[in-house]
This record gives sequence, structure tokens and C-alpha cells, in this order.
Amino acid sequence: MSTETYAMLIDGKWRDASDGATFPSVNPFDGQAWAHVPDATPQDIDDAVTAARRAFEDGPWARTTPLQRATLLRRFGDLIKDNADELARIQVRENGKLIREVASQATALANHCYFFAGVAESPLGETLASSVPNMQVFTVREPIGVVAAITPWNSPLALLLWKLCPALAAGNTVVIKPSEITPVSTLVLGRLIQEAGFPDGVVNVVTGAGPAGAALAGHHGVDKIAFTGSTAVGKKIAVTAAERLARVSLELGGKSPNIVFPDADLPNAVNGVIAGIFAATGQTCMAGSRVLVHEDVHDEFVAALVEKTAKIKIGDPLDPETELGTVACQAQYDKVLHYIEVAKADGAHLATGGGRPDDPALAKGLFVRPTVFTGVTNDMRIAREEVFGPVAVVIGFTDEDDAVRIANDTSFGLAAGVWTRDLARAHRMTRRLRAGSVWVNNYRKTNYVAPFGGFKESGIGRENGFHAIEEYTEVKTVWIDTGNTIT
Ligand code: TXE
Repeated sequence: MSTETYAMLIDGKWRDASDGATFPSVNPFDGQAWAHVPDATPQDIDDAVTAARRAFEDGPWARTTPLQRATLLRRFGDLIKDNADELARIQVRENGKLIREVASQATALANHCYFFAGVAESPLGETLASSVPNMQVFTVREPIGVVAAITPWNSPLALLLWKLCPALAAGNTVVIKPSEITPVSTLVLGRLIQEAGFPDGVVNVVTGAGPAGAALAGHHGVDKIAFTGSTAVGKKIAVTAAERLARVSLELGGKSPNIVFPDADLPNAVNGVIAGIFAATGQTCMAGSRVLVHEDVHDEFVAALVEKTAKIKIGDPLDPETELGTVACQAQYDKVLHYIEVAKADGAHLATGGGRPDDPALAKGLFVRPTVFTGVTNDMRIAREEVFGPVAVVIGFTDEDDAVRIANDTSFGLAAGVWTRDLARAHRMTRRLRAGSVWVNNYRKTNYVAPFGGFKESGIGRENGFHAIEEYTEVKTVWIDTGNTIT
């Protein structure tokens, strides 16, 4: 089988690793290596950071106007739209996500660029009230400098643009290190960045695994690290950043509760719970992996949930009819199967799923049947640790206070869902849940205008919306004495 070899983007040039090393990208549907990408050395990382630093300090980027940055971002958005099909198909090859999910993300990616093009030209400072006569006091927001964007494999391009667009809108330069599971989509996006006309060195892409990420995060030329990934690595990055007080934003794991009250529209709630946990094969940080169901509707709800889950169509992620694709890589696959065994050993009841599908046509792929455990208590490992796979656990509750107590009894705080027809309850719950996003009668919605991020160990900072620009700027306060009153 023919494989393509890709190069890294450093200072506007396509380069191999300085020692020539590469690693493969493996399609989780058929187990084939279909591309090879460079395995960046510390020298390559240093070159990329040096290029980004030069572009930030001296290059034409340092003198671009907001309008020029906005124009580049709009052009970039147009190119993403023009190449949406290729970008979607590459991501499916890399991580086994459904084409029907990824294809619809393409328009959202372009809108992201357009929104932050607008933000580039928006008023970001404030004029302050001055208690000193003849004194003008105002703030300006300035770029932080060189941003390292370290991204994961579950939504490689979306989670990259959440960082790249605000970073560029604000005037920073960027070194991207995509996940070693999904490097090619980011390298192809790099071509579009060049085609859009961003000056050399403004956006660089280096590829490699954890050590490359660690070298980038630890590089003294990096002023800010924007990371999405595991809580364990996020904590390491926070420690690295703290050593030189680099700015950091972290979007980490979750164990999000999706709470069904007896007054909910139950068929709607069943669909929402299914989409909440099984979309992207459960490999989303915001997955509604803990399903909290009121005791009055527990049995009825579980019966409907199990029946629908068992009918989910597993198959080729490139087939638009497929409803559940593969897990992204062998390590993730092993992790999901391990947690299924942990749940059984801890006494959870396996209501459906729980392993590989029997279909021999799917034998080569990293498939896990959509799985529902019932009889789960919130102290079990399956209710406390992030599985990042198609595994839902159902936990019963007695009343609103009980639901809030269970929902908030977690080290995470990324997201939560509430299913109810009672408006007052909806408002009460949204205020009491300790999570960065709360959805009522829907789940897993994100948008470029809406800030996204976590409470507690789910992260630091917010991506998307106007809040994102705060993560990529420093505030400078300017005092101008207009009266020459120095005595
Ligand atoms: O994540 P890692 P992995 C969670 C999910 C999953 C688990 C492991 O639970 O099962 O993490 O996935 C880079 N310094 N999420 O192993 O290792 C790495 O190369 C700097 C949640 O893929 O955190 C990749 O680019 N960088 C999540 C990125 O960090 C390092 C999405 C993420 O990889 C590094 C993905 C280091 N020491 C996984 N080690 C979400 N929040 O959506 C690795 N990397």
C-alpha cells in the first residue's frame, strides 16, 4: 500500500526532521499506516520557536494592522471552506470519527475564522475614570508573544482553531504541535495557512509525540501554552509554565453529568443522552458519561436507552449511514476495554454493549460496542475516571438536592446537562452545577461565540467567544498627563 510522506512547516518552509526520523499515521478502521510524518528533534522545535519569535519581534507581523490580520483570517476561513471535504476525510482516516460529524464541522471552522477576524478589529481596551486631574488613563490589549498550541486527536482541527484564531487575531505568533495520532490534518491546514498569505514564521507546525510537546512547552522562547488533552499532561504543563511564569490555558478531561428529571420529555432526553455520550465514539471532553436518572422514571428511561443503544449502527466511519465509528488508536482502545472490565469487577451491571462487535467485517477496526452500565454508584471508578470511549454509566437519584450532590461530586467540572420541562428547576440547576457549560434540554452544543472551558480539574481559561481573546493578550495600562503638572 502506498503511503505519503509529509513535512513540517517551520519559518515558511517545509522541512523533514533534522535527523530524518519519521513516524506513521495509522488508520484505526483498517489498521494500515497511510502516511509518515517527521518526528521533530529538539533542534527542530528550537528552530520553530526561533522563527515564531523573529516573526513576532521583527517580521512584518509585528507591524500588521488589525485590518490586515482580519483579512488574512477571512481568507484562511474561505480556504478552509474550499477544502472542507479533504480536511474532513483526512481527520476520519486519522481518528475514525464519523464523516457525517466531521463534515458538518467544516463550516463551523470557517465561521471561527470569520468571527475572530471581527474580533481582531473590535475595541478591546477601556477608558478609565481618572481621579487625578488632567490624567488620561486607558488600557490596551497587546499580544503575549509566541504561543505554543499543543492539541489532541479527538477533534484535531476544531480544537486547534479554538486556539489559533484568537492567537492570530490578537497578533501573536504560533508554534503548533498536533497529536501524534492525528498530525496530517494539521500539516494540510498548514498549507492553507501559507496559501492565505500569513508571513513566514507566524504559524509553524512541528510533529512528534509527548517528548516533542514537552520540549515545546519547556522552551524559554514560548510565552504562552494553550493545551487541550489529558488532565495528567495538563498538570505537567502547568508546572512547566509556572517555572518561568509563562501564560497557560488548559482544556482537560471531564466526567460530565447528564441529568434526567421525571418531568422531562423522555424520548427527547433518551436521544440527547445517546448523542451526549456516543457521538465521536465517546471521545469528547464534554461527553455526558454519567447519566443521572430520577428514581421515578429510572426503569422506563433505562429500558428506552438500552433499546436504542443496542440498535446503533457500527461501521465504516466514511459511510454516511454509520452511527458509531472506531476508537482512535490502540492505546485508547485498550483503555476503554480496561475500564469496561473495571466496571464489571466493581459490581456495575452491564446492560448492553461491553466489548468488540461480533461482525467479522469489522474485525480489523478498533471498534467497541456502545455500552451502558446500570446500578452504578458515584464512588465506583467507572463513575469517577474519564474513559473517553462509548461507555455510559447510569446512576439513580431521589430529588434535586441529591442530583446536585452527585453531579458535583467529581474532580472535574467541564460540562453538565439537565433534562426538564420545569423552567424554574432549569434555572436552579444551571446555577447549582459546578461546570463550565450547562445545557438544558440539549447537550454538546458549542459555538465560536460561546466561551468553553472547565471548572476544577477540567482546566484553566476559556476558549471561544470574546473571552478567548483575553487568553491571548496582556493588558497594558497607559497614563497620560495632559496638563504638564509635574512639580
Ligand atoms: O492525551 P495526552 P492522550 C484524555 C482522554 C484520553 C487521555 C489520553 O481521557 O484517554 O487524555 O489521551 C501531547 N508535554 N484526553 O494520551 O497525552 C500529546 O503529544 C507536552 C482528553 O492522547 O494529554 C498530544 O499532542 N505535551 C482530551 C497532547 O499532548 C504532551 C483530548 C494530548 O495528549 C506531553 C485528548 C507532555 N509531557 C485526550 N505528553 C480533551 N480534553 O478533549 C503528551 N503531550
